[in-house]
Amino acid sequence: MSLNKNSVACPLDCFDACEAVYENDKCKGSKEHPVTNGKLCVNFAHLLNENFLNESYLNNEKIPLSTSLNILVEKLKNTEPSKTLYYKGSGNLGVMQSSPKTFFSEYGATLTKGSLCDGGGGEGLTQGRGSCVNPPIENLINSDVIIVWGRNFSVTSPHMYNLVKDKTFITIDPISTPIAKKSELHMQLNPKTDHELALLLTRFAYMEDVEDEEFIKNHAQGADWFFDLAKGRPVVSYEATTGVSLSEVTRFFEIIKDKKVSIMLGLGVQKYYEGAQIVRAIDSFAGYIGIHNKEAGGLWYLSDSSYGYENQFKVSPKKRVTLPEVDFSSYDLVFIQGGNPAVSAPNTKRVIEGLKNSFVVFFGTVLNETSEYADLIIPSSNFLTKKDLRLSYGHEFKAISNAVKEKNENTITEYELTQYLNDAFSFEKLEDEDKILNYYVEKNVEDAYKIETLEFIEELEIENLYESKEENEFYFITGKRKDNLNSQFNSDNTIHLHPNTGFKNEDEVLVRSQYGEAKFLVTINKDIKENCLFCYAGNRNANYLTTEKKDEESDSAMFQEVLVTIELS
Ligand SMILES: Nc1nc2c(c(=O)[nH]1)N[C@H]1C(S)=C(S)[C@@H](COP(=O)(O)OP(=O)(O)OC[C@H]3O[C@@H](n4cnc5c(=O)[nH]c(N)nc54)[C@H](O)[C@@H]3O)O[C@H]1N2
Ligand SMILES: Nc1nc2c(c(=O)[nH]1)N[C@H]1C(S)=C(S)[C@@H](COP(=O)(O)OP(=O)(O)OC[C@H]3O[C@@H](n4cnc5c(=O)[nH]c(N)nc54)[C@H](O)[C@@H]3O)O[C@H]1N2
Ligand code: SF4
Ligand SMILES: [Mo]
Repeated sequence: MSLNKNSVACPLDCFDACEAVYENDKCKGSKEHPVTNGKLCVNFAHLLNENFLNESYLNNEKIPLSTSLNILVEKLKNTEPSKTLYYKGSGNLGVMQSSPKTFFSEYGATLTKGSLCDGGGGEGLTQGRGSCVNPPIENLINSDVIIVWGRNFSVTSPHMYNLVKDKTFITIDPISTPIAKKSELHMQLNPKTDHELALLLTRFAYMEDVEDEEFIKNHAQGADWFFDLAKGRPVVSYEATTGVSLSEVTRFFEIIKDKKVSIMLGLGVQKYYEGAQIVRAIDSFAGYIGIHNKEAGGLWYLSDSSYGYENQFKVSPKKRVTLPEVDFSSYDLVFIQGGNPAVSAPNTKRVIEGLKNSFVVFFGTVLNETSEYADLIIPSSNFLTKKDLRLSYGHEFKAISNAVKEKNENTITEYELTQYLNDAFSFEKLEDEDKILNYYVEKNVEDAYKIETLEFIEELEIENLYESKEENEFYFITGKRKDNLNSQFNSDNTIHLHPNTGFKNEDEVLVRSQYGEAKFLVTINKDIKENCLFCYAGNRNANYLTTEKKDEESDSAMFQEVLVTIELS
């Protein structure tokens, strides 16, 4: 964290949470921020080149900012508060993004609960250990072997990867990702079989005598039950279901034996109905081999970035609805901030029909597929022109953002909008902006990564996709890509298929699931497992195929709980 007056935090939803220094109209990577280490990435460059919104619009007609704010107030006053929805995306992860939520809560709007992102996995870790906190980055640097499990590590956290790029890697992923190609071992498993792989690995850990008796004795509950689960099936039976051979498992233990081990766990393992259980099974395996509570190694996921901080924007909404299941059409007024549900949320057809059937206010920095359905557009000031601070879900460092450029007077920051609305409704004012930010700057959060008690998962109740999958069906896999950030900067409608599927480059295809259908263009790619259809997150049509139904335990989306068929169109 730099106290330099010219520092700027990258606002993008990314593990690295980098810090830049603004000088002579240019941004350079901060050298003081240990993860940024002087470099920025291609997405930051895209962000600087954005065509930022500088005008308000009512029904596609330009209007002054003051008029758009008046219309918003009028609309709010004439709408039954519970028929107003406040919907926040993750287009900017600065802490100040949460300020408008306080107004909408006080006003009585319906807010959301759950996530489109890491919710299932976070719930699984929390059930097992009471919280979801990463070890310090030093532990990662001090480890020998890094198991990259369902995470596109070198692409989605390029700076964290840079700190450890010379380590030995093992990758567990159905796709041959860049990190899989660099790995000593790549276990190209079938999707949604990670819980079975965790059990198989536990069984082998016992045979190889690498369980951590000390950790199990002092910090574990239910380890015996978990081990019984692992023993419950003949080892060979796992080969067919997971697609991982026993010789690969033997190799896995040769690599990790007597080594300090880290697990970089990603979203991929938990985009399913029982995502929480799957992650808990992986964390139980990690506990069994004793990678927790050491000075080196540990398990990293998307941690609760505000763990240990007191929320400066406390809310107590009258009503919350499940985020992926939001039915926009059942509200009279929808306020969307920092998001693009028309691409990013599940069941696109339903989302778009809903947006068409309500009065939509879009509060964002750039136009996107969602703003096309907005009745009123209010431009948010861009990140260079507003004060903020970023915490990270990948590591423990903060980044401070100063307003390094004069803001466009036709735009408004999240903090200013909140104050304006509070004023219009005679609600209490927010604390002073600097005071709020200073709290985050000054607060030191103690290391909280040591696990008091790990409750091992004792029972797994998972409906396996491989059991319902027909011969002609594919698993539907989405992952992040290097040159975009979710739906920002670049989008396509391409699907990636293995050459053995019989399709050809540029084929136009119709892909169907039980939830919907859409057309795509084929790219042949041998990195994709034969039984999978892969596309990048941000693909314009991907979510026509996904379900809005929530996962089992965390009110979150389950983008991969689906099988699809493909035909030439
Ligand atoms: N460049 C870039 N960086 C980003 C983002 C971006 O859009 N672009 N997005 C940011 C955001 S919002 C997030 S949440 C993070 C997410 O970062 P990651 O956790 O890396 O998320 P994904 O790329 O969605 O998925 C990770 C991997 O899971 C694999 N996978 C899919 N299904 C399975 C499965 O069943 N089992 C296993 N073992 N693996 C599976 C996929 O093939 C993929 O390689 O990245 C952040 N960083
Ligand atoms: N099929 C499938 N779908 C997925 C995923 C997947 O892997 N597969 N990934 C999911 C994940 S992990 C995530 S996190 C979500 C992300 O989904 P969303 O949260 O909807 O994020 P984006 O699509 O990136 O939309 C970002 C928008 O935020 C606005 N914005 C940017 N900066 C600011 C700002 O400072 N202020 C305001 N007010 N607005 C701003 C911009 O207008 C931009 O268009 O998508 C999810 N969707
Ligand atoms: S790596 Fe992530 S946090 Fe760092 S500059 Fe790029 S997008 Fe921003
Ligand atoms: Mo995300």
